[in-house]
Amino acid sequence: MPRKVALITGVTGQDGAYLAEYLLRLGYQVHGLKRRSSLFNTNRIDHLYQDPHIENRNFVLHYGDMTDSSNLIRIIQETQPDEIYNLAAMSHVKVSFDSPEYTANADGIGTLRLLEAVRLLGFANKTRIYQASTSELYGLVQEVPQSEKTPFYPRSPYAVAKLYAYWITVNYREAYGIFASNGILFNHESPIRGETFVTRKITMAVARIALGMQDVLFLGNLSAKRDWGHAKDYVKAMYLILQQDKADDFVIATGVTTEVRDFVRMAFGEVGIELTFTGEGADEKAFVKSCSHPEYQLPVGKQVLAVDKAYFRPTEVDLLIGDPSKSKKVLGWEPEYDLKGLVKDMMESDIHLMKKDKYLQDGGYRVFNYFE
Ligand code: NAP
Ligand code: G4F
Repeated sequence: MPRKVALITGVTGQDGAYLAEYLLRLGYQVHGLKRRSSLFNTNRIDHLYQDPHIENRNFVLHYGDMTDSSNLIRIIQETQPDEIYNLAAMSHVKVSFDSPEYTANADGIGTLRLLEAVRLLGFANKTRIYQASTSELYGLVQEVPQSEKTPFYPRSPYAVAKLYAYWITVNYREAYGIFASNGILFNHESPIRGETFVTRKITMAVARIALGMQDVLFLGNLSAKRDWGHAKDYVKAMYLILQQDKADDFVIATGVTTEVRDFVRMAFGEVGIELTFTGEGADEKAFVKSCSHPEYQLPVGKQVLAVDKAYFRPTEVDLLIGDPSKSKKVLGWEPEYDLKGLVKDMMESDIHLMKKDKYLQDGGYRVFNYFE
C-alpha cells in the first residue's frame, strides 16, 4: 500500500503538533505549512524534524501563509495530498477584536483559498479536507447543550470569520462534491497549549506561584464556562472525520462544562493548595486557605488571584457545553482524558518546566523543550 499523504496547515500550533505526531505514527507522509518568522516557531514539532538530506523522509515543512493563494496552490500541487487538515488560524478570540481584518483574511478567506486551490488543481475527487471549526460559532448560545443542529450566533470577529469558513466548506462539498468536513471542536487544551489561553495561563501561573516565582495571577471573566477536553483526544477525532464514507460535520466535546474559577481551584488543588474566594466581578480575589503539599508551602491568607478588566471581552461567550452523541455513534470517538486528567497533565508539565526555569534563573544552564 502506498503511504497516505497529509498536508497540515498550522502544523506549528498545538493541534498541528499532536496531529502530525499521530499521523506519522499511522504511517502517513506528513507535510506541514509553517510561517516564516524572525524567531524559530517550531518548538512543538522540533522532535519530529527530519534533515532534508534524508531520502524519502516522512515529515516535510513548507513555508507558506493562509493569506497567499499562490503558495497554497504550489504546495498542494507539489505534495498532492490525500488529506488536508486546515488548522491554521489566528485562533485567539480576544486578539481578534484587535485584528479583525487580518483574522477574517487568514481564518475566513484563507479557508476559501485552500478549497479553491483543491478545486482548480483538479483534486476535487482526490483530496479530502478537514476544516477546524469551533464551538465559538455558538457564541450567544441558542440551545444547551450545543449539537450539530444548534443555530450559530457568533460573538467575535474570530467566530464570524470561522462562520464563513464553516459555510464555505459546506458549500464546496455541495457544489463540487469535494470531501470537505467540519469538526466543530469545543475547547481543547494540553501541556503545549498557547500560553495566553486561559487554561495554560492558569497552569503556568499556579506552577510559578507554588515555586515562589510569581506573586498573583490576573484573569478576566472567572464565571465563563467551557467544555474542556484534551487536544490529544481531539486530533484523533479529526483523523476519524476524514476516514468516513461520506463528508459530514461533527461536534467534538466532552459534554461537561466548568467555570474558569473552578479550573483555577483544580489547578491549585494539584499542588495541594486550597483557595477561598471573596468579592464579585472585577473585585473578586482568591487567597490561600491551606497547603497540604510539603514542597509547596505558601502563607495562609496570601492573595494569589485578582481580576483585571483588561481581559474582559467586548462581547463574551458565557457558556459552552457540547453534545458529542453523533461523533460517539458515527465516528466511534471516545476521549481518554477527563478534566481532572487534563489539569493533572498540564500541571505536572508546567511544574517540570518552571522548575527548570527556576534553575536557569538561579544561574544554571540547560537546554530543554516541551517534550523532554
Ligand atoms: P494555535 O495553537 O493557535 O495554532 C494555530 C496555527 O496556525 C499555528 O501553527 C500558527 O502559526 C498558524 N497560523 C496562524 N495564522 C496563520 C497564517 N496566516 N498562515 C499560516 N499559518 C498560520 O491553535 P490550535 O489550538 O492548535 O487550534 C488549531 C485550529 O483549531 C485553529 O484553526 C483554531 O482556530 C481551531 N480551534 C481550536 C480549538 C481549541 O480549543 N484549541 C477549538 C476549536 C477550534 P504560528 O505558530 O506561526 O503562529
Ligand atoms: O482560553 P480562552 O482564551 O479560549 P476561548 O475564547 O474559549 O477560545 C478558544 O476556544 C475556542 C473553542 O471554543 C477556539 F475556537 C479558539 O480558537 C480558542 O482556542 O478563554 C476561555 C474563557 C473566556 O470566556 C475568557 O473570557 O476564559 C475567559 N478568561 C478569563 N480570564 C480568559 C482570561 N481568557 C484568556 N485568554 N485570558 C484570561 O486572562
